[in-house]
Amino acid sequence: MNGWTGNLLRINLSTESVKKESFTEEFARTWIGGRGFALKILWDELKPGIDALGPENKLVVALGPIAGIPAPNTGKTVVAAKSPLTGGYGDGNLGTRVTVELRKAGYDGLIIEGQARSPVYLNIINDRVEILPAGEIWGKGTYETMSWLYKKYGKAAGILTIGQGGENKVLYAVIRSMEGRSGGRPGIGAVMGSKNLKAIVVKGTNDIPMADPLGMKKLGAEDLRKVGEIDKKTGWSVQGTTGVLSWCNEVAALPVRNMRKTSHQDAWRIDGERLNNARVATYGCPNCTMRCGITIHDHEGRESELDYENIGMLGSNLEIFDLPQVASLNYLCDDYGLDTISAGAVLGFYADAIDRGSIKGNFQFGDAERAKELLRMTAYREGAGDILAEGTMRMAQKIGQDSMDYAMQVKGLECSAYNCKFIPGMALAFATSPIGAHHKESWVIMFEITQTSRESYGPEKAQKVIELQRIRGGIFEFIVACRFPWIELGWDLQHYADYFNKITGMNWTLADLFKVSDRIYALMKFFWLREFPNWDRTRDYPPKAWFDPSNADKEGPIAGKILEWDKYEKLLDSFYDIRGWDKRGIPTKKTALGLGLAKEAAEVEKYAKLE
Ligand code: PTT
Ligand code: SF4
Repeated sequence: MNGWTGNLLRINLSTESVKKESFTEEFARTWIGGRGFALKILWDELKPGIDALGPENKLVVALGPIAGIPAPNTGKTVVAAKSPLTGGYGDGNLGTRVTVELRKAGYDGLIIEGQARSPVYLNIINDRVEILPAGEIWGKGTYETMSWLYKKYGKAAGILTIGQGGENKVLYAVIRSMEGRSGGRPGIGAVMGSKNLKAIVVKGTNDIPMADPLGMKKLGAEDLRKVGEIDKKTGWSVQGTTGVLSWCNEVAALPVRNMRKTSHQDAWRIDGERLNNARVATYGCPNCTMRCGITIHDHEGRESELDYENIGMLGSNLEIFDLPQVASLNYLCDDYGLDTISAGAVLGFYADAIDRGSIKGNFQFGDAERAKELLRMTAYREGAGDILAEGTMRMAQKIGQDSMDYAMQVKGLECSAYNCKFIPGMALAFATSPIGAHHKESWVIMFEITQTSRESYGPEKAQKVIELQRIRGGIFEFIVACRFPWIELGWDLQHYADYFNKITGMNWTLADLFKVSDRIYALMKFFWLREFPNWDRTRDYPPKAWFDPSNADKEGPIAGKILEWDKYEKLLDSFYDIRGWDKRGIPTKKTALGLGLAKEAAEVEKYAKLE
């Protein structure tokens, strides 16, 4: 089967059994890979209602046909499971050498099931799979764990690991790789920890199967060079993602003080220019010529890699405008293996709840030293850290009063670093993201602010959100490649269809690939519906704080403006109409059948009637 190795590796940690399984060409063509594979496997194999942190949940590591091949930015891997944070489908996408090594070892993915009796790690070399004791690294941070594994297996090995956060099942623990890479915001690291699995090491020595290997090699090398040249010309990776911070501050979209404010006079102290001036080194994922991982020395002198989201959520959102201190908070999240976005949102929510008098506690905005202590307590679930480890939704459920209104989350996942008080399209993007409030699915904010009116709730915004979801949450997540060449450098999307065809020997258009995106989005919704049979459209609502007139900015570009409920409802209706979903936000039977989901629709009808 050109383009796919045709194999998945199933490892059961309870029974210590290992099985190489082949998949059919039909499975490959229907779900392609990455998010598509992971979703379909979890849909088929998980019973609804299982405990996400129990042995019945499965951790899927999934690659796509483009993953690991010599072409621009193909060093990415999808990690997925039922999310312990949201209770729905959850995944993330991280740069790692595992991408290349696992494909070379002969697999397009791993399915890890059960629960080891004591801590273990996996060592995979082609067909040889070892389940080894992890006593020496259990309890250690990700940096120490990675260097221990590097010493044993060499720096070229592909490694995924968790920190203490994953071990202690912090609900927003991530999986880490290559020092600066992290993925699986909805607690996929906690699922790995719940299986007593500390790390996965992979090495492979085979060729990745391609229909036209020589042609692809030539084209890939040429395109990697071209992407590198465009990056140099545009200067994008000088600041990488952090270039967006000063823009967000200017247009009143920055998270400040648990997103109560949208800009701050001191934001310049933590912006991309300051970061670049303090740069110590640059890191990147495999197969990348526009590397965006910028490290600086943190307050304690350690090297810490910062992206915009990290600075926005651990910096401005907590009113900490000291870059080395923000880098320290980021370092701790990386070492403990906690998601920086959720960690920043949780700390912001905690400070806000104390500030409003809803709870008693010891933390104020701006207090970097206490924030460090709270991160440690969270990773070990000590004292207040035990509730902070549960994420904002559960914290708000516990605090009660009106605290859910200012818990900045959707479906249980904390919002990334875009304050959408008056950005209806981006608020819709957060609200309809199929894993909870993540910007990865549809980053419509730039289009919305620079190319349309911020005031508009017209269907063109719903259309744009869907167009971006099809590309970002769709194509890039199932062929599996980094989207930055496309979004940041304008590298034409058609290139990816060309790579796909060259590798698989097929002749697909972008429209064919978009159909797969829609199929995946429909099944992700079915996954949620099966878990929450009383599903209604309120689950696709953004946080209430963005609709509260008393929360409107008092000054600046959006003074007095706030989102409006009746207009948002219409925007959501437009979104559902374009997608062919009903007013509850559920794909109709006609839509499901049109996407080839007859069997899945019949299964979901056991739980809720489709229109
Ligand atoms: C991603 C989310 C992001 S998105 C960021 S910064 W970003 C945060 N990074 C974290 C971190 O770092 N450490 C940590 N402990 N937690 C973190 N949580 C946050 O996780 C990342 C880049 C970035 S930087 C982005 S936007 C793009 N994301 C892509 C994506 O999602 N899909 C895709 N096909 N290509 C992408 N390219 C870009 O990759 P999640 P990475 Mg990450 C230190 O995984 O769960 O999706 O959350 O992957 O290898 O670190 O690269 O301004
Ligand atoms: Fe990784 Fe950044 Fe390169 Fe994307 S652009 S592959 S995130 S280093």
